[in-house]
Amino acid sequence: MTNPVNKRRSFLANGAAALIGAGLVSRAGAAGLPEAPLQSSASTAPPLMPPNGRPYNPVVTLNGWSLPWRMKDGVKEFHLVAEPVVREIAPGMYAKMWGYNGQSPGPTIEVVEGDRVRIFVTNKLPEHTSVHWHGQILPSGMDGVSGLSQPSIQPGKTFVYEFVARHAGTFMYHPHADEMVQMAMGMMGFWVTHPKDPRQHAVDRDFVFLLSSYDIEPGSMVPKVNTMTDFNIWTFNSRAFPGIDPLIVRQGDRVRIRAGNLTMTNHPLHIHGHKFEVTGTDGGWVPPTARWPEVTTDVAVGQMRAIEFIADNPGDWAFHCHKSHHTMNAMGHDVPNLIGVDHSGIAQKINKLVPGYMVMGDKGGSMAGMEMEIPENTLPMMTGTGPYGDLEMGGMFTVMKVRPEQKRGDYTDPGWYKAPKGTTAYEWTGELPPAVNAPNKPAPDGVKPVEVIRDKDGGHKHH
Ligand SMILES: [Cu+2]
Repeated sequence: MTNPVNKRRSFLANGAAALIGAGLVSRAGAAGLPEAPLQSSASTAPPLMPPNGRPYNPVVTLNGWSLPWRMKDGVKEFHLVAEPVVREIAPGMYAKMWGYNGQSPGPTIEVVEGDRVRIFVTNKLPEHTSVHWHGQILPSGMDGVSGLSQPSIQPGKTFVYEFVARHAGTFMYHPHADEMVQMAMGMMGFWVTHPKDPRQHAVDRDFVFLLSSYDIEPGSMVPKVNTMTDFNIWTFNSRAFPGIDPLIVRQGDRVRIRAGNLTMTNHPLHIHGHKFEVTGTDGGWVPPTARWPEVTTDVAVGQMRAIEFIADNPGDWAFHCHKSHHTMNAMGHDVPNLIGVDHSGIAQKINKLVPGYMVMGDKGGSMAGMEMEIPENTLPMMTGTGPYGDLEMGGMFTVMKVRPEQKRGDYTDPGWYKAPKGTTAYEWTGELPPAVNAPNKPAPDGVKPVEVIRDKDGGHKHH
């Protein structure tokens, strides 16, 4: 499949954002509207070093980018364009969504505490919209709730928002107009207000992403907008594993990961090999005396969380939502669970009647090794390959790669971790215990050791 992504003004493609900055944008000069940079790539852009204004330590947006601005009379001017986009959810799967400046989610907006910010929002959607600056303390009329604080932005129109970013912290933006539809279609973005003093809350790596979910029927490209709970694509920044880039970290770095949740359910984010503290919430920074160590933190709907830790443990470490259904892609629907049932030959026979029929394996659900035909533009349910085989993961999952030899500020993928000899789990090759209660062999009381559990329509429901 060729990449159908819009190539119009694709000068920010392939992570060149850092080289562009506000210099090129200001070409529009006094011509009125600031130029609206467009991103055609779903790869992670390098941090956007501020070309003007007060200094700050930029963030890295997973599979995303930060929006260049122009400085006009001391005001930072940004231009967001709400428009239909094509987002690569993972290699091999594209979705027709709505977003900003060529991507869903939209670009991350980075400003400094105390900055006066002017944001032009042009609506190229087929319906009205607005932008709400989630978490900002601002004048009521700039809050972006259509009907309440402003008239909605009609198709073809441009509105201007202007306010002072009063508090450093982690924020989001999203429509407050037909929002069930517009957020289900991918309209959202991240916002970081950096501290006035760049030494304050300084870290070596600062990653950001939004949690979002979509209901895209296998074989189709458009999210269903009425879905309330039954989503099948779980994403970090509208990317599903193995499409989510790894977090590349230098051993000893202080790492911050900021996440905002714009799905319909909560996500317990979990990291391996490290413990962290929640240092930031929706309301700002958590005082150091109020922090406690964790390895999992729940991010509820509408919340933002910043976690921090020292990456002192070299290796490849899973970082994922701990709801197991959220680390899977589509195709989980209506698959009967036949663990413990000998169905050898059955699928082949049913296949003659119902082409494409499949069941979970009788020794577990390992679909990674299962051969099945899936519709075009559909991700396998569990996928991704590591140095030791299938990862059997999808959805909200990625890997943090901690390396002692990684250079400061270098985000290039070092490849898989080469564990020192004697530090990897290995197969026991000595004497084996006698087999007991082998699968499908009745237990002493006559009850089979594993029972088949199905929901009422005979499928294993994947919510
Ligand atoms: Cu989750």
